[in-house]
Amino acid sequence: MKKKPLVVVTRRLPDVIETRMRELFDAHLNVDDTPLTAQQLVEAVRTADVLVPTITDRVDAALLAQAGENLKLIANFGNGFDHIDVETALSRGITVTNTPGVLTQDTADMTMALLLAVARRLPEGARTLVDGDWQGWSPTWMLGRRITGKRLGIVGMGRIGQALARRAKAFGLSIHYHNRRRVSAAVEEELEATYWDSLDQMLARMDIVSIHCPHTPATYHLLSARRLKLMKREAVLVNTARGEIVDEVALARMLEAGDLAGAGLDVFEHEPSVNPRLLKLARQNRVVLLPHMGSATIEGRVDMGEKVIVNIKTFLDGHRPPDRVLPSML
Ligand code: 8YV
Repeated sequence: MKKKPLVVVTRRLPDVIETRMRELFDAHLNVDDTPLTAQQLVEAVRTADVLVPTITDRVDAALLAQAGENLKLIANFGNGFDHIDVETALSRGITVTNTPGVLTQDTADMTMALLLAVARRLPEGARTLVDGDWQGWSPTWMLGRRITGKRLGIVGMGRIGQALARRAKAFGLSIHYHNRRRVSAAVEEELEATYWDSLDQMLARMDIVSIHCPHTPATYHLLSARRLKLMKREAVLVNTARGEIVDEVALARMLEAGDLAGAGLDVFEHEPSVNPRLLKLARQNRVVLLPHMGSATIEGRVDMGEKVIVNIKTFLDGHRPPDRVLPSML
C-alpha cells in the first residue's frame, strides 16, 4: 500500500479537522497545543512532506535550511504569512499556501467591536459594574463618543478593509481609505469611499484610523512616530492586522501625553508579550487591548482548517493549490 504523506501540524486544530487529517494523511498532530520547541520544529521540517504552521511558528531561512528533501508544501493555518520566509521557501522549491477569505467577516466584526468598545467605553463600564462601583445613572457619567457621522480612515483596502467599510457605512461613518492600488469604481461607489493617495494627508483628517494591510518590509512601522503625530488629538487608532505595522512605543508615548484619544489593539509587536506601558494605559481605561482574537470563532477555525486540507490535497494530487502565496504578494 502507498505510504500516506507525512503532514506535521504544529498546533491543535478543531476536532473535525484533525479527524479528517488523520483519515487523509499520516498526520502528526500536536496533542497538547503548546508551540513546538525550536528542536521539534527542526525535526518537523526534516521529516515532513507538508508542514502546517501557525502564526506562533517562526519559519525562517535558518529553519528552512534544515528542511529535508521531502518538504514540498507549507500550508499555513492563517491568512497572514509574515512569520514565514516565503522568498526562501519558494527559492527552495517549497510551495506556500494560506487561508484567505474565510476569516474576513470575523476579523471585520472584531474590528467594529473594538472600535465601539473604545468609543463607548465598554470594558470600563463593564468593569465598573462588576467591581460594585456603579453609583447609579447620571446624565454626565460614563460618556463615550458618538461614532455616527465620524470619518473612518482604512489603511489597506483588501478583503478585510472592505468588509469593515461595509459595516462602518451601516453605522453611519464616512469611509476613507489609503491603499497601494485604488479599488474598483464599483466598490468605491458601493461604499461611498474616498480614496487618499497620500496616507499622511488622510491620517491628518480622520476621527478613527483602522489598519488592514499585511505586515511586509514595506509596512513595518508604517504608522511611525512621525505619522502618528499627524493624527488628530481626538482620534482613535484601531489595529487588528499586525502589531509591527505600528510603532508601539511611539503610540504609547502619544497616548500617555494625551496626543491621541485612544486605541483598540488586537495585535502587538512582540506577541504574546505586551508593552507594559500599553498595559498601564489599559488599566487606566485609555486603550482597549485584546489577545489576538480577531478571527477567533468556532466556525472560522473550521473553515480555515478546511482550506488547509483543500490546499494540501490539491497539491498532493499534483495540481496547483488554490491559495498559493505568490512572489507578487510579498
Ligand atoms: C490567526 C491571523 O489567528 O490569519 C491571520 O493572519 O492573524 C489570525 O487571525 C492566525 O494567523 C492563525 O495562524
